[in-house]
Amino acid sequence: MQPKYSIIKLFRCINTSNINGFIFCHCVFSLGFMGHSSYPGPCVHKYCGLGRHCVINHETDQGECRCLDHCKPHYKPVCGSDGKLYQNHCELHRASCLRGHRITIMHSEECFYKDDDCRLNDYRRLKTKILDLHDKRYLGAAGHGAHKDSMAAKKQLVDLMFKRFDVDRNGLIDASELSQVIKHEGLSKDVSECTLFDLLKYNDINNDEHLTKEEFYTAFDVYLLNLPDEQKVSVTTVTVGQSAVMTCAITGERRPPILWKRNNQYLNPLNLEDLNDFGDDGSLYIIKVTTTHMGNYTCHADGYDKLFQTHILHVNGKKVISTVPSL
Ligand SMILES: [Ca+2]
Ligand SMILES: [Ca+2]
Repeated sequence: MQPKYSIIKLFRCINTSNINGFIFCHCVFSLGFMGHSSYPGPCVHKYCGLGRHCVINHETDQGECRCLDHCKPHYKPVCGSDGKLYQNHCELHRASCLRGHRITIMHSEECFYKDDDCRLNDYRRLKTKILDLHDKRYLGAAGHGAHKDSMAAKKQLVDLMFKRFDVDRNGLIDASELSQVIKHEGLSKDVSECTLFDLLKYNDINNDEHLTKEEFYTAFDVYLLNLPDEQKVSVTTVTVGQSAVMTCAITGERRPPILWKRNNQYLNPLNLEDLNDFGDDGSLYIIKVTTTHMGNYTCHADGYDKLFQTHILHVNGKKVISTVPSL
């Protein structure tokens, strides 16, 4: 047995909890929910700042702040003070960390569209209009409007649009193909300043001037979320004093952040001491369970509350002697 190594491996450093504008890095002690008391690891309550997270240095057993290796590929664009557009807040702060200079978020929409008169709301309206147009024109009366309620129907519609837009069938949409759609649909007459070319400006994530199917999905908010039927309800049983972790079983490419609810109230923004959604793995952590934590919790991906998982937390009152775990 290698005691030191075992301790380190038992910690799980979770990052990117945004509390009052600060990234709050936490480690969760895995043994906590395996029947032992929690142990204050070097990353617990260590503030690393935005775009950074705490990593345990295995040489020194100390927590060190490092730039995030990656961010969740969530599309919620923000404009940086360096004039660049970032996919989300996390990417901006990560870039700031990696480059070693401060990049702040520009909240003005003018910054977003400094070389373009297309405003965010107009861009959203244009995309809704394109969806509706294709819905009416190419889907039968039976499926009409279904994309507003069903992600499967929306995916079907966006798939159909991609097929139409990609005239040469090479699996990519380029500017000339967009211009054909604009011409064919008479979209240049739109009153707003947004055009389909804005898809290439804002959703060509790798800047290769082509839209892949994935980039197209991102533009139209298509998330392929999955929750197996047998996992729609999950039961967790813990003893008072232990820690608990409930992991949301909703998975999918580019899954939006997971939100947790209890008694119809969102838990994520409450900033509770005992109950946290630290990190971006979609788990809910309860540091020291008491009987007040007993009950039902639900989780869903942000914006898609129709697909939710129910977690039932049973708490038994058996007294636990809290000791330092023997290794
Ligand atoms: Ca093409
Ligand atoms: Ca691209």
